[in-house]
Amino acid sequence: MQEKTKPLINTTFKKEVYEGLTAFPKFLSSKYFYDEVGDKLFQDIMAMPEYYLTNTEFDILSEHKDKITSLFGNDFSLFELGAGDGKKTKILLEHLSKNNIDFDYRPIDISQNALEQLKKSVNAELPNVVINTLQGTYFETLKNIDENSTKRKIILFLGSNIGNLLHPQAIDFLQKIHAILDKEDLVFMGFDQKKNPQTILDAYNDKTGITEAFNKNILTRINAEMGGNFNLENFTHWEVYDPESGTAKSYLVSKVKQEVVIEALELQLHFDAWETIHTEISQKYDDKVVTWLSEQANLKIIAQFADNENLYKNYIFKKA
Ligand code: AVJ
Repeated sequence: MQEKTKPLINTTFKKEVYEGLTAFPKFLSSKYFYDEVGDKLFQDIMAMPEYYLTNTEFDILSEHKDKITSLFGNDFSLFELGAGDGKKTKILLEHLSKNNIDFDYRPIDISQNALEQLKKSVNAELPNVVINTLQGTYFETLKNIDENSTKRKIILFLGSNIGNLLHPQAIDFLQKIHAILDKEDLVFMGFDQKKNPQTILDAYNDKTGITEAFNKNILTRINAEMGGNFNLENFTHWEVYDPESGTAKSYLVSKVKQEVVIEALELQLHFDAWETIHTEISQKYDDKVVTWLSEQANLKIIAQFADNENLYKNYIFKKA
């Protein structure tokens, strides 16, 4: 009898796709939305009128840049987790540069493509800013930050990116940040706030279908990178928001009973009609929850900044 050879599952992406799509209920991680196409779709999302997060944080940074950068002080490395296109960060970079503050900028992102574009645009727009990019996931790169920093650290985590983590994971993440902080280091983070549930649903369920295309990009990637044969037309994007927990969840829902093959994983998948793949959470917060999360990680809030309607807040943390 011939033994069946196992498929070569040689990347974390493949491993996680295998795990998620053979689980019940099925799930995939939103960190795999981002390739060149996904980055572009996310930029389109940030430009949508419904997606209030980006513009609101942009306005908070613009309005409070004096106070924020004065709290940063002088002579530090400015790390940024999930830097993306750096549009908001450039407000701070420009202000620091204008005030002759001595710092270097070290953006980190899972997308090499995003980092290359960011480096180009910073060099062009802010030639005085020293920039060194680092590719990887948050957890991988935290270790790298620890080993490669000699100066005081300021860690930026904008865009409410923490919202992709459930509370226990967010605490774990904050604890890992705590572990690499020294006494005078700061963490500057954005947290999208609880608000009218309709505003939140609209932000994640635009009529133009950009968010749907973004969500489905994970299936496109599986098709291209693992020989999958997902038919995108057979899935619909669905968003729910629970105003009690503050959790927004995205799903891809199978509209029909169907079989899907992923060659590289030697996987034959069955979907019942209306079966779901959970793809993303976008957690919303209030002061109580942010205080609780930071306390769990031995951090304390030393300042906070918000827009007039409290749609969104940025907090500065220090070791407690
Ligand atoms: C980049 C994780 C902050 O959850 O709001 C936007 C991603 N997903 N629209 C978010 C996203 C759907 C975004 N984050």
